[in-house]
Amino acid sequence: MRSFLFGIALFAATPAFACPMADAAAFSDASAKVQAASGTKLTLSVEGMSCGDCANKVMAALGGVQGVVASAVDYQTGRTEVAFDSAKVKPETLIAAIKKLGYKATVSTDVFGS
Ligand SMILES: [Cu+2]
Repeated sequence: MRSFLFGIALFAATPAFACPMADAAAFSDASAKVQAASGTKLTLSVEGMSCGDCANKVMAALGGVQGVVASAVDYQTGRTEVAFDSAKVKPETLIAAIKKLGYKATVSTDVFGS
Protein backbone atom coordinates (compact mmCIF):
# COMPACT_ATOMS: atom_id res chain seq x y z
CA MET A 1 0.00 0.00 0.00
CA ARG A 2 2.82 2.34 0.93
CA SER A 3 4.70 1.77 -2.31
CA PHE A 4 1.44 2.14 -4.21
CA LEU A 5 0.91 5.57 -2.68
CA PHE A 6 4.51 6.46 -3.38
CA GLY A 7 3.98 5.49 -7.00
CA ILE A 8 0.99 7.79 -7.22
CA ALA A 9 2.97 10.64 -5.65
CA LEU A 10 5.77 10.09 -8.18
CA PHE A 11 3.31 10.03 -11.05
CA ALA A 12 1.68 13.25 -9.85
CA ALA A 13 5.07 14.92 -9.44
CA THR A 14 6.20 14.07 -12.98
CA PRO A 15 5.62 17.05 -15.25
CA ALA A 16 2.92 15.88 -17.62
CA PHE A 17 4.29 17.95 -20.48
CA ALA A 18 7.87 16.78 -20.37
CA CYS A 19 7.12 13.94 -22.74
CA PRO A 20 6.07 14.54 -26.37
CA MET A 21 4.19 11.23 -26.33
CA ALA A 22 2.12 12.43 -23.37
CA ASP A 23 1.45 15.67 -25.24
CA ALA A 24 0.22 13.75 -28.27
CA ALA A 25 -2.05 11.62 -26.07
CA ALA A 26 -3.40 14.73 -24.33
CA PHE A 27 -4.11 16.28 -27.72
CA SER A 28 -6.00 13.27 -29.06
CA ASP A 29 -8.08 13.15 -25.86
CA ALA A 30 -8.88 16.85 -26.15
CA SER A 31 -9.51 16.52 -29.88
CA ALA A 32 -12.05 13.74 -29.28
CA LYS A 33 -13.85 16.05 -26.82
CA VAL A 34 -13.93 18.87 -29.39
CA GLN A 35 -15.40 16.55 -32.01
CA ALA A 36 -18.00 15.23 -29.57
CA ALA A 37 -18.92 18.76 -28.43
CA SER A 38 -21.86 20.69 -29.79
CA GLY A 39 -21.43 23.83 -31.83
CA THR A 40 -19.36 24.96 -34.77
CA LYS A 41 -15.97 23.32 -35.18
CA LEU A 42 -13.02 25.19 -36.52
CA THR A 43 -9.40 24.30 -37.02
CA LEU A 44 -6.85 27.03 -36.50
CA SER A 45 -3.18 26.97 -37.26
CA VAL A 46 -1.11 28.48 -34.45
CA GLU A 47 2.55 29.35 -34.95
CA GLY A 48 5.14 30.02 -32.30
CA MET A 49 4.34 27.38 -29.68
CA SER A 50 7.36 25.47 -28.39
CA CYS A 51 6.10 23.28 -25.56
CA GLY A 52 3.08 21.84 -23.82
CA ASP A 53 2.94 24.90 -21.62
CA CYS A 54 2.32 27.04 -24.70
CA ALA A 55 -0.52 24.69 -25.68
CA ASN A 56 -1.97 25.00 -22.17
CA LYS A 57 -1.87 28.79 -22.39
CA VAL A 58 -3.66 28.76 -25.73
CA MET A 59 -6.30 26.35 -24.39
CA ALA A 60 -6.78 28.53 -21.31
CA ALA A 61 -7.15 31.64 -23.45
CA LEU A 62 -9.70 29.94 -25.70
CA GLY A 63 -11.53 28.57 -22.66
CA GLY A 64 -11.80 32.12 -21.34
CA VAL A 65 -13.67 33.29 -24.43
CA GLN A 66 -17.41 33.25 -23.94
CA GLY A 67 -19.04 30.79 -26.32
CA VAL A 68 -16.12 28.39 -26.56
CA VAL A 69 -17.27 24.86 -25.72
CA ALA A 70 -14.02 22.90 -26.06
CA SER A 71 -10.56 23.21 -27.53
CA ALA A 72 -7.58 21.03 -28.36
CA VAL A 73 -4.10 22.36 -29.06
CA ASP A 74 -1.12 20.45 -30.46
CA TYR A 75 1.95 22.62 -29.98
CA GLN A 76 4.03 20.30 -32.16
CA THR A 77 1.97 20.85 -35.30
CA GLY A 78 0.21 24.06 -34.28
CA ARG A 79 -3.12 22.38 -34.96
CA THR A 80 -5.78 23.94 -32.79
CA GLU A 81 -9.34 22.65 -32.83
CA VAL A 82 -12.15 24.65 -31.31
CA ALA A 83 -15.84 23.92 -30.78
CA PHE A 84 -17.83 27.08 -30.20
CA ASP A 85 -21.27 28.64 -30.32
CA SER A 86 -21.22 30.75 -33.48
CA ALA A 87 -24.06 32.88 -32.12
CA LYS A 88 -21.82 34.00 -29.25
CA VAL A 89 -18.34 34.15 -30.72
CA LYS A 90 -16.75 34.65 -34.12
CA PRO A 91 -13.54 33.03 -35.37
CA GLU A 92 -11.83 36.45 -35.35
CA THR A 93 -12.37 36.65 -31.59
CA LEU A 94 -10.72 33.24 -31.12
CA ILE A 95 -7.76 34.35 -33.21
CA ALA A 96 -7.49 37.62 -31.29
CA ALA A 97 -7.40 35.71 -27.97
CA ILE A 98 -4.47 33.62 -29.24
CA LYS A 99 -2.65 36.61 -30.74
CA LYS A 100 -2.86 38.37 -27.38
CA LEU A 101 -0.55 35.65 -26.03
CA GLY A 102 2.02 36.42 -28.71
CA TYR A 103 1.35 33.53 -31.10
CA LYS A 104 0.36 33.79 -34.72
CA ALA A 105 -3.02 32.24 -35.51
CA THR A 106 -4.82 31.71 -38.79
CA VAL A 107 -7.92 29.79 -39.80
CA SER A 108 -6.82 26.49 -41.25
CA THR A 109 -8.45 25.32 -44.46
CA ASP A 110 -8.79 21.95 -42.80
CA VAL A 111 -12.25 22.51 -41.35
CA PHE A 112 -13.99 19.56 -39.81
CA GLY A 113 -17.42 18.86 -38.38
CA SER A 114 -20.37 21.09 -39.18
CU1 LIG B 1 6.04 26.76 -24.39
